[in-house]
Amino acid sequence: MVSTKTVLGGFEFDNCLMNAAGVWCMTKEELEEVKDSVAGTFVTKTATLDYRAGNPEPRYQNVPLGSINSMGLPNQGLTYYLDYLLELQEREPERTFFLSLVGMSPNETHTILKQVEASNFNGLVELNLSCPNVPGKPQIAYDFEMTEQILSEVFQYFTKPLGIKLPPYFDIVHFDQAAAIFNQFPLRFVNCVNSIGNGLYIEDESVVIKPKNGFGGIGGEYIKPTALANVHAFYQRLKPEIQIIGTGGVLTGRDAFEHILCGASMVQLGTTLQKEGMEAFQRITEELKAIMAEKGYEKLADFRGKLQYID
Ligand code: RRO
Repeated sequence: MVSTKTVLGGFEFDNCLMNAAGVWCMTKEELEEVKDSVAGTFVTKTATLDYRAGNPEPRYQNVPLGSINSMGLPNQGLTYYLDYLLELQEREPERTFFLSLVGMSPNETHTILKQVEASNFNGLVELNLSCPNVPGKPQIAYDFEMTEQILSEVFQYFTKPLGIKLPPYFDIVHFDQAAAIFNQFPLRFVNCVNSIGNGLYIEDESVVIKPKNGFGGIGGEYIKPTALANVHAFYQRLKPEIQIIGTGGVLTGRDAFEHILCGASMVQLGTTLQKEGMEAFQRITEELKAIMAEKGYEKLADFRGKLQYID
């Protein structure tokens, strides 16, 4: 029997596929749909302390090889997601879900995390260090000093299972420097990767999204090689207690297989889920299982991280 179940941060999941933060996770209704699909779990839209309307529309566009977005962190505010998760964990105590969050400043991040720490929330927290779309706010994880400082401060009071959502890195030295920082902390996971920040897509003579004169995060088919490189680079460098979530360019079971081969313990669907809808979870799960069956693999551990090199 072929199984795609997985373990992440000490929690078991029936399937290694789930949504990526930002897609199908803005409201309780959307989150319930992901929960009730074949996805192993869900992650919420990244929550800030207060409700945010986000950037002006149009702010997301599907394009032939992926997507471009500059949503600007629209979300219902922490309390909405936290209250829902607290209610859900009473209703479905045997399952584990992810809460994505970040503050609009380091102080706000601490305020949010202290609220989560003080609550009864018993799931996983994903701290988003890689939002590319808030005008005037650089991606935190591209500033290594700031990243190290925030994580140092967080782990002085935060004791619940925590991981971080990372932007793609493009230089081996940056993989080394980032991993050296992450290895100092009791992180449960890193999630590679968020969208490739600040791309520009043009149709005829115009940009296709309104915010930032068309600059936006790129997802989908465009980003798979970058995503795989980041998954594998961190799989090679991080201590084994820090697991990897692979996100970026998963259109097929083969793409999910490649993420796992690079070291991912969980695989997220972003642009594909946005384009195809919930059926994507079933289709990609079946495609992944068919590849595993053909290769004689029964579980993810049979091939996770076992990417072959050329001597
Ligand atoms: O809301 C967004 O604009 C957004 C976020 Br927070 C993120 O982390 N990644 C992205 O592509 N868009």
